[in-house]
Amino acid sequence: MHKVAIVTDSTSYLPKQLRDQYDIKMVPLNVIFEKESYQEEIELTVEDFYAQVREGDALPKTSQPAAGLFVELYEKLADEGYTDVIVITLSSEISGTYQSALTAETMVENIDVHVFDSEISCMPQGFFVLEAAKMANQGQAAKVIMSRMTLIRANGVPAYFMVDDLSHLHRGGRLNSAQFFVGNLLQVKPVLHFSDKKIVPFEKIRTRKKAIKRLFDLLHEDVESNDQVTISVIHANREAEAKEYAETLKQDFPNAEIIISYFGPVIGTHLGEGSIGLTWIKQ
Ligand code: MYR
Repeated sequence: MHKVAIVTDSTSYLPKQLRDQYDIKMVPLNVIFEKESYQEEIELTVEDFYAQVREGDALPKTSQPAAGLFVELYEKLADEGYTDVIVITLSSEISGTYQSALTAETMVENIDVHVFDSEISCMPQGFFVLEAAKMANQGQAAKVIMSRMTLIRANGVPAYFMVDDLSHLHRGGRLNSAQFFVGNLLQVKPVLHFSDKKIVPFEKIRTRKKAIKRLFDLLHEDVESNDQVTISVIHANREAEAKEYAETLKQDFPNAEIIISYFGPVIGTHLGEGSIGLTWIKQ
C-alpha cells in the first residue's frame, strides 16, 4: 500500500492555512543579509524582510536549501510510513533547489523520491502543489500524480508579473534577454513571464498602471467570465492593493476561486517591493 507525501520549497508561498489543510510539507530557501543566513518563513517573516530591506544599506542575497535538509525530511517521512515523496520545486533554471532535492535522493534508500521541476515559481508552482496534494489525499499513486503534473506543465500555467524596479532582477542575474532593456533599465515597468524555465520579458511598458492593466487584459483574453478557474493575485508587500484587485476579479469572474498570495523574502529579493503578478488555472 502506498502513502505519498507532498513537499514544496518555500517559494510556492502557499498560504499556511492551505498547507495545513492539505498536509503539505515545506523546505525553506534562504535569504542572506550581510553574512547572516535566514530560512524564509521560518526565521524571517515577509513583513520583517521588507522592513529590513527598506531600512538596511546592504541588499540581500538568496540561496537554495542544502541537500542535507531534504535528506532529513525524506528520512523523517520514511520513518512516518510514507512510501513515496513528491518534491515540487521552483524552476531549475533560476535556482539550485531542484538539484539539491535530486542530490538528496541519492542519499536515502527507504523511500521513493520523485522530484518535479515546476519550471516556474510562486503561486503557479503552488497550483501544482495543491493538485498533487489533493490527489495524494485521495490515495492516488505517485506515478499517477507525476503524470498529471507533467500534463499540466505541458499545457502551461499562465503567469505574468511586473516589477517596479528592474535593477533587482538584473543584480541577481535571473533575467534573460538583458539586451531588451539596454539603456532604459530604470524607465520601464516590463511585464515578464517564464519561457523555457527562464524569466523573459513579455512586453516593455512605461508605467506601473499600464503594466498592471496589461496583466488583467491578458487574463481577460484567456478566460471567459463564466469559466471555472482559480486566479491568484501575487503581491510584494502590497496587500491592500492585492485585495482591491481580488474584489474586482470576484465581480468579473463570479465562478472563480480567488487566492491572494505573495512574493516572499527569496523571490522579493529578486523582484523588489511593489511587484504584482497574476496567474490562473482552469479547472
Ligand atoms: C536561489 O537563490 O536559489 C533562489 C533564486 C530565486 C530567483 C527568483 C527570480 C524571480 C522569480 C519570479 C517568479 C514569479 C512567478 C509568477
